[in-house]
Amino acid sequence: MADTDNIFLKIARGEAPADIVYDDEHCVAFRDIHPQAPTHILIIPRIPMESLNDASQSDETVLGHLLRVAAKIANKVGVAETGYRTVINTGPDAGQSVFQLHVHLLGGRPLAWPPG
Ligand code: DGP
Repeated sequence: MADTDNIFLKIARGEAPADIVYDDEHCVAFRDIHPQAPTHILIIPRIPMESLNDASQSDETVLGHLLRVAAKIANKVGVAETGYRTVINTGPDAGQSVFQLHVHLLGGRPLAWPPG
């Protein structure tokens, strides 16, 4: 069963502080506490979902919604024209450290490829 006590779900429930830039009935978006780019925003589903590995068919709509919201936020904060990157880290090799699925939205500087 997913851990509903993790910091991101606390932020989504309004029980922990965050610089929230967008929210709706399905997701919440807030600025990363350790930004890796001038724009670094995390977008999370409101429902508990530890990682992409835990997503099921019934989560497809909300997963698509997270990406649509990322594009909307990219427009709002002004990185859509120059470009941005969306990243979902999954598991230890990818460095996932918070076990509530989150989409990183990074922009505001040139982003190297391949990523580290
Ligand atoms: P990941 O490695 O993909 O699990 O990224 C987790 C990100 O979450 C990392 O960039 C730092 C950020 N983060 C961790 N704790 C907090 C927090 O309490 N508040 C905010 N705003 N960001 C956090």
